[in-house]
Amino acid sequence: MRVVVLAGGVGGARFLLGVRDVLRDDAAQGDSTSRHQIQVIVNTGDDLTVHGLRVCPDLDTVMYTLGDGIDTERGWGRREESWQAKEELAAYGAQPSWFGLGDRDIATHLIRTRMLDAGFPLSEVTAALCERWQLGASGTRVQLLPMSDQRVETHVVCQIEGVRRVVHFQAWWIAHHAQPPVEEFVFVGVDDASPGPGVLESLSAADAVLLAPSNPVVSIGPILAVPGVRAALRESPARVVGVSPIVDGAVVRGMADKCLPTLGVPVSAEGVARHYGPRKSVGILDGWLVHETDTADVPGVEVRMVPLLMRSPEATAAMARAALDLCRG
Ligand code: FO1
Repeated sequence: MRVVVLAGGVGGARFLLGVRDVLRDDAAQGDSTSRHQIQVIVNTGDDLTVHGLRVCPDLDTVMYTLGDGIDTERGWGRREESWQAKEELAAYGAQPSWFGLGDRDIATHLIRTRMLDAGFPLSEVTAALCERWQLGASGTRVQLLPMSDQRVETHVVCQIEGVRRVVHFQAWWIAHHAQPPVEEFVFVGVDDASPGPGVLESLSAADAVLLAPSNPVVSIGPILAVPGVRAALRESPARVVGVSPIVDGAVVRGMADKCLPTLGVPVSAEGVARHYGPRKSVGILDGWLVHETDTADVPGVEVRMVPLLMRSPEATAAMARAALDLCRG
């Protein structure tokens, strides 16, 4: 079975652990030929250059999470991390001092930066980095596909101390704690970007397409904004099922509640589903999973209510199984 998942950072990475567990268990029960494949189309709008290093937060969060190198407490970066280089940089007064560059994490950025400078596209850099992390499980191959090999960066038009400013999403989120009121999220470079290698092919060959419970605006949004991706989703032979990132009327973690109002989208499971829209009209959804305490009435979209809190691997796997079952219709 070929499952394609559109994902961003922390929430998306956790959800992918559940998808992989379900397919691994299916492969164990099935015959040896039942090979599964997960292809993850990952947001690169969070990417930025700090201290000369190219950092890809969502690609790294997914890679570390599936490779079991993630710091599960923070949800990003490496576990057993140290911050010596960050402290030394701060001692020199080097900016930005607000971005958490861990010593172990820096190795990833050094290799990525060196390979990009040598002319390798981000997709090949990502494949090379993933070699070390062995993201698959028995009977299930996992491949990370950057949404584009061209640079796309999410910048935020906002008010900071009464002054209209444009700052990188990471600065808005980390340095400014997502506080400045947002006028607009701009995906710089997206109009000139093309889908990364394998992205369109994965959607046209998929047996199931899932939207992870990632931030609809700054994680799933940039992916859908890459020219050609939305059309490929709408033409995919597979059913497209999304998982609500709003649970019990609120965000579980992250800043979706600060992003959705900018687009005039209600912070609710129904609001997000209507934002994505039914594929039967001009949207992309065939199915939508909402938490058992939420409701969503979206004409043309089949809605199912299941527990959506990823409290344990078993709970996450149950969520993933429910999403895959809804893909089967
Ligand atoms: N998030 C923070 O809140 N503070 C940080 O200093 C920080 C550093 C960081 C470094 C590498 C990385 O891969 C992720 C990092 N994140 C940090 C998380 C990141 O900003 C968010 O997870 C995503 O960009 C939002 O999806």
